[in-house]
Amino acid sequence: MNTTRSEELFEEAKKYIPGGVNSPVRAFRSIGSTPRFIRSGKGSHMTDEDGNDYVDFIGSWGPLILGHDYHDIREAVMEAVTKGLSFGATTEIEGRVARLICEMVPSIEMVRMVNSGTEAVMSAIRAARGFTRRDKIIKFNGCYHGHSDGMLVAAGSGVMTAGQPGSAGVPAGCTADTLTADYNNLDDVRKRFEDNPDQIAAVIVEPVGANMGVVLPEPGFLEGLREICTEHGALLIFDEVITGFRLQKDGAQGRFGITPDLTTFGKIIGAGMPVGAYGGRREIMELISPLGPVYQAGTLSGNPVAMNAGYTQLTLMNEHPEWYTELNAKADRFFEAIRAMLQKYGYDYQVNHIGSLGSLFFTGETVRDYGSAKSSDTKEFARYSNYMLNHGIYVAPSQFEAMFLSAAHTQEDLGRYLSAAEDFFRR
Ligand code: HOZ
Repeated sequence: MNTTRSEELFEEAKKYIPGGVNSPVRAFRSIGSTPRFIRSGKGSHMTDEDGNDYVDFIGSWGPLILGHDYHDIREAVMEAVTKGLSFGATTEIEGRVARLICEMVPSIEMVRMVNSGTEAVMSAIRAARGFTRRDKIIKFNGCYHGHSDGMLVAAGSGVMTAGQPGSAGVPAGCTADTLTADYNNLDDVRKRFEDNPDQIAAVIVEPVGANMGVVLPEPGFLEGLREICTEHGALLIFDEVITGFRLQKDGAQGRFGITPDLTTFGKIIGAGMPVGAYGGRREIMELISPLGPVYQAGTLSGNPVAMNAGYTQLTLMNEHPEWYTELNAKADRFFEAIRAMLQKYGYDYQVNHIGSLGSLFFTGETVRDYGSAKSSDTKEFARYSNYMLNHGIYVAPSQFEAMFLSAAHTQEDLGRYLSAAEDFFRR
């Protein structure tokens, strides 16, 4: 596969952008490779600047549940663009998106739009602290909640491959109130509460871990978190940046039947445009400025172009529950086929998946938390992902990111993945 143009563009970009990228994972460093510069996307495929075609298994890290360039979304964006790109003033579409989110996700009584998942988490935590008048937060090792200072403690995603425990530039004071616990370990959580009586404002969790690779909550884990939080007067925050509107229309909370107090969402609300949101119980959300004393603001929040894109996608997903059923069934068959293929060639590698979200871990250990995820052979993963890329399959360039399927993936696309993977494992 010729990647000359991508290599040239990367060299040029590196002169002006740190590492040549605007987000570290896409530098492909952890797989020792050069990023492919993407020119366009259509359905389940992307084309790079050298003209290579890929079946896309990241879908912009989740939001493209209908694939690239979905007709109705493109039309909605084009129409919105003709009316104006940004006003810094209120528009009608914002109320419609908010109402739709509240209808689709019953735990959300009020919602505030922001511009990214990072911003959503940062703001939800402020709201939780304002509501409880407590400072401490529990997060889980290997869960990633964006790059705000307080959340860069034992974080997943790019932090896991950056070779550093957190981040330089974060004052100790900013993380002093961040307590950590192991995913799927309720005893750890109970201990934090015992050691910090009446000080914990909230527990924040990815209800399905998706930034240390995909790690499922074990039976009773999310229920336990709900009970412990209620018992101690702390809030439960579900970070559904990845799972929201993806697993089903009411996300992981619907799938597992747990009601969090606050929820954060990300890019899927903008169908891939820069959007995030946080919402939850009315009495908490009413503390947000201008109603209450918890300040949070943004000129681009509720941007009309992004809102129109998101409204169109969310409406389609709301009106077509059968699309979720079909997507999840297709994904079940796909991940099962990967499992069967690994078995055929004698590998004990782990396939974790839920619906259209999954990971292939290069380890024989059951992956249930940060420690077991890190037992993966990242060098072998790097060989696999480079092989797949070179054979037209765009998988995440890191062991610790998820694979995303969309409604646009055809049987032929999935067959192409399976045949490339089989070639790799057979060798
Ligand atoms: N941290 C993102 C995935 N969990 C990757 C962001 C990006 O590079 O676009």
